[in-house]
Formats: sequence, C-alpha cells, structure tokens
Amino acid sequence: MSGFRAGFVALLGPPNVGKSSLLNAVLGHRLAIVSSKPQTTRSRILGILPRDDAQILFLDTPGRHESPKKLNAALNAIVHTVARDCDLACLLVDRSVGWTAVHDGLRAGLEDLGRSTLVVGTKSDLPRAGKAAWPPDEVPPHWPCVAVSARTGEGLPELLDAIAQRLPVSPPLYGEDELTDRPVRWLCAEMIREAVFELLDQELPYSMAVEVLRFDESDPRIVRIGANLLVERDSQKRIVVGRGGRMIKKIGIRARKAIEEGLGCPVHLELFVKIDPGWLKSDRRIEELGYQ
Ligand SMILES: Nc1nc2c(ncn2[C@@H]2O[C@H](COP(=O)(O)OP(=O)(O)OP(=O)(O)O)[C@@H](O)[C@H]2O)c(=O)[nH]1
Ligand SMILES: [Mg+2]
Repeated sequence: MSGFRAGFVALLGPPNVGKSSLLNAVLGHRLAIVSSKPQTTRSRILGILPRDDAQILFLDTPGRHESPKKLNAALNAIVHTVARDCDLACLLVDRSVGWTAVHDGLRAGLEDLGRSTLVVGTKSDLPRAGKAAWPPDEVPPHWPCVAVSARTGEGLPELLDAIAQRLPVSPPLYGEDELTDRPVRWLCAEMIREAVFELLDQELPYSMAVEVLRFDESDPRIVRIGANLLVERDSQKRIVVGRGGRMIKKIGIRARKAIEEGLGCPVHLELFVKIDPGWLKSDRRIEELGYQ
C-alpha cells in the first residue's frame, strides 16, 4: 500500500455555512444532523470516508460563534481542539453570504498553527452564490479554493482529490467497515434533536437536550429506545408536549422514522419531557450530554 494516505480533516466555519451537509454529502449517508437554523451541531463528529488511495477522516464541528454562554464556550473549545489536532483544515465559506468576521478569526488561528488549509465555497447551487466574490479576496495566496454544492454534488470529486493528496502518507487509521466513532445511542439522540429542530420554532431547540436512557436490542424484531427531552422551564415543557400531547407525538413519529432508516430495522421509541433547569449552565451536564 505504498503512497496510501490517511488523516483528519476539520470542517470549520461559522454556523449554518453547511459543514454537516457537506459531511453527509461526501459520505453519501446521513451522519450529522442538519437544519436551517444556525448552531445545530453540538459536538465533534467523525465521519470516515474510505477511498482506494486514502482514508479521509472528516471532523464536523459546531459553528464557531462569539457569545459568552457556557454551551457556546464548550462548542468553541471543540472547534479550537479540532483545528489544533487535524492534519488539514477545510475553512467553509457560504458563497451566498461571503467572507465574514468569523472567517477572519479562524484564518488567524489557522495561520498561527501553521495548519495546511483548503477554502471550500459552499452552496454554489444558490443563485445568490454568483453575486459574492469568489474566491474571496481575504484568502491567503497559498490556500487553494474549491467551490462545491452539497445539494447537487458539484465540485465534490475535485474537493476529495484535493484533500486526499494533502494528507500524510499513512496506513488506514480506522477499520475498513467503520463509519464513525460515535455510538449508536448518540446518533439516536441526534435524530431526536433534529426532529425538534424541524418541528419547533425560535429558541426552543437551543435550550433543549436529548438523553437516551434505554437502548434495548434484546428483541431481534424491534429495537426499544427510551429518551428524555430535557428543557429548562415548565413553559418550554408545555410547548414540547403540545396540546393533548400532539407535539411530542409528532416529534416521536418523525424521529422514529429517521432512526429506523439509520438502523435499518423497526424501532419502538418512547419520549419523555423533563425539566432540568440548570443544564445549559452546568459544565458537568453539558459534558454528560455529550456536547463537550
Ligand atoms: N442550497 C443549498 N443549501 C445548503 C447546502 N448545504 C447546506 N445547505 C443548507 O444550509 C443550512 C445549514 O446547513 P448545515 O449543514 O446544518 O450547516 P452547519 O454549518 O452544519 O450548521 P451548524 O451545525 O449550525 O454550525 C441547511 O438548511 C442546509 O439545507 C447546499 O449545498 N446548497
Ligand atoms: Mg452542523
């Protein structure tokens, strides 16, 4: 296997730039949850892409943002660690928005680290993408730029080639059939969180966490999953439960379908809504919930 390459590639950028969508598009399956709201991703997610010439280990990250809240501090710490530890950084720029102040901060950090970086222009399929300058003037001259669309697949083969040739020569770092380092339980919690993002508006998804309490595969015909939806206040609990329990039922149906698709077998999903007033302010809870 002479010349085989393997290494970690960080997907970095502001919230909503399309990091998780790009991860899912290059993997060809849904690993990371996606929503039209910013700040959807809350942890580092490893997605493994095997090729004939390389094993590309993508690290999806939370959108980098500036706000003093504890959860945000934890999310920014993840971004920092991933940028520090990766072999190659992909700095994502939404072509319909262009370069932002968040990119300035990330560029400075990556230059300080001396990190090899590719700039990836996302959402090239949007008509607005043609309006902003591409490549942006702010990109350092030695950073190559590739324009892609996760929606149409445009530019993805070029991006993957550009990534593979920049990885260190190394044997594969993970087993051939491994897709991620995330446990199935966690993936289920994320599917539930995605259903909440899709069904509930405004701020609620941001103050909600999911905790899978039970994951029972002892019955070969059906997987039984029980999970808590943690909210901060009684008023939020009422919204999540909905009138006559209608909202929680909708969330359950949507999440169950997504989990069944992911696991490839029938699922029985039981959801409970629980008030956990301090979770957003407690380092310990944020860590227990897997967001650190
Ligand atoms: N048209 C179009 N929309 C896209 C594309 N990629 C992502 N989007 C949309 O952009 C929004 C944000 O996508 P995400 O993948 O969740 O973005 P993210 O960078 O992971 O966001 P955070 O996790 O919140 O930081 C979603 O509504 C996606 O459907 C694309 O290539 N084309
Ligand atoms: Mg994301």
